[in-house]
Amino acid sequence: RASDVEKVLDYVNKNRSEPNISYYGKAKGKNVFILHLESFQQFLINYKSDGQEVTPNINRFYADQHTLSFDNFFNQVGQGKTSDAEMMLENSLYGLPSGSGMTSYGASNTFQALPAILDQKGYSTASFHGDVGSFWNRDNTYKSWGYQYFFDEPYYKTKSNYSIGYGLKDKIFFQQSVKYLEQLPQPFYAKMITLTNHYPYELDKDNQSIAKTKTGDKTVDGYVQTARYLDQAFGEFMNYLKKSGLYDKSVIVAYGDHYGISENHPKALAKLLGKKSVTKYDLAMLQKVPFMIHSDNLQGGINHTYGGEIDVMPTLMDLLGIQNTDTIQLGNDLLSTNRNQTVPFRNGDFVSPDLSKIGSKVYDNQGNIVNTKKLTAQQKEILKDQQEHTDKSLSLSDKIVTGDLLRFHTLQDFTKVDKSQYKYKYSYG
Ligand code: GP9
Ligand code: MN
Repeated sequence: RASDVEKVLDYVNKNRSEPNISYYGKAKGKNVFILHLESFQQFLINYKSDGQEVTPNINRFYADQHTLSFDNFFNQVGQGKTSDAEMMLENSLYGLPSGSGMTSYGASNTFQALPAILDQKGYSTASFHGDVGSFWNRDNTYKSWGYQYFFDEPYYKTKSNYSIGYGLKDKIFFQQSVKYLEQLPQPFYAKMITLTNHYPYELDKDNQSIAKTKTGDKTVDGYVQTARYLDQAFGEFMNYLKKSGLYDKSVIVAYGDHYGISENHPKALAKLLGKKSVTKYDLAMLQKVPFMIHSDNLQGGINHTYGGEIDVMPTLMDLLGIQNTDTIQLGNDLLSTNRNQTVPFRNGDFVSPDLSKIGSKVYDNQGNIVNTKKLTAQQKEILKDQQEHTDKSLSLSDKIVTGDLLRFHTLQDFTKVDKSQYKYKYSYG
């Protein structure tokens, strides 16, 4: 019902943070790249295995003087994994408590997604991915999100050794994406979803350039090998961007979508991190993924704010100087100075710079279990607010998605996406 939208807006408006004036509009008019680094966790940054840096190119990008990097940025996906990450990044809406929002509602719902918003600001928009377009219902969802082009698997020339696991190997994917990228009128918004660093982390001999780890857990030990391969593919693509001049004309966002090594492998994780064991708190902290924004006119550095995937869209809109005062988004700009730093997880847990709630326990920021009875009245109040914020954000998001509430919401300077206007070359029925 339309009146439900009022309730949502009430909450969203209270939660909206003021953009930071030293960043607002800094990337206005630039091309935008979203580089989706499959299963890439924050602990890989500057991680060494077998005496070597595993991901030297991504490390360099992370530390670049023009890259804004976040070291307390969490993935917030549920069962929808990659699709939940996509949903959050481009809509600032959560995935569902179970299943995938893209699969269940991607075709039918009204969205106010970032590609559509940019399209209406004169951008061309495209998503690139080396798997068949029907995976996670992308072929339908992308139309609802306003993607003009979707370059999926049939666009790429394949030989039997070009693919592994879910699809095209990352190096070949980036190489062959260039010819499509070069036809996109600028400014463009291009999302490139990598694939090779995906469970079960298989890679052909020729592409292996670092030894597997030796935790004894077979499902874990290939992770550094495919992460290294992804890193090389990333490095090659950066070289192309620099050579072509796109590097300076673009804002380049790179992020890890979710964990590679799940919490079902605590022993192996402990070994990888050189610890005796990992606690529930450690496992929550291992949900950190890198989030990096590069633009040649940005003063970079490591930002310690607590945030997550839900916050990406508001951050980007502010950087691009797109008015963002009437949208329905559940995150807030990571660059705002006065933002709520409680990060909800899809299961109702949350982390924050002070207290975190994981499972049935509350932890301080050193990972110690807190006896909540001994908290001060003020701390109890904060904790209660954090839980309320978490529950409310998730339940409102679910109402928006399952009730298709955005069909009742109009935005200034934005025309609803007409899905029938979008046709992709390969269709999956
Ligand atoms: C498939 C790929 C993998 O196309 O994006 O999705 P995931 O299994 O990581 O959710
Ligand atoms: Mn994924």
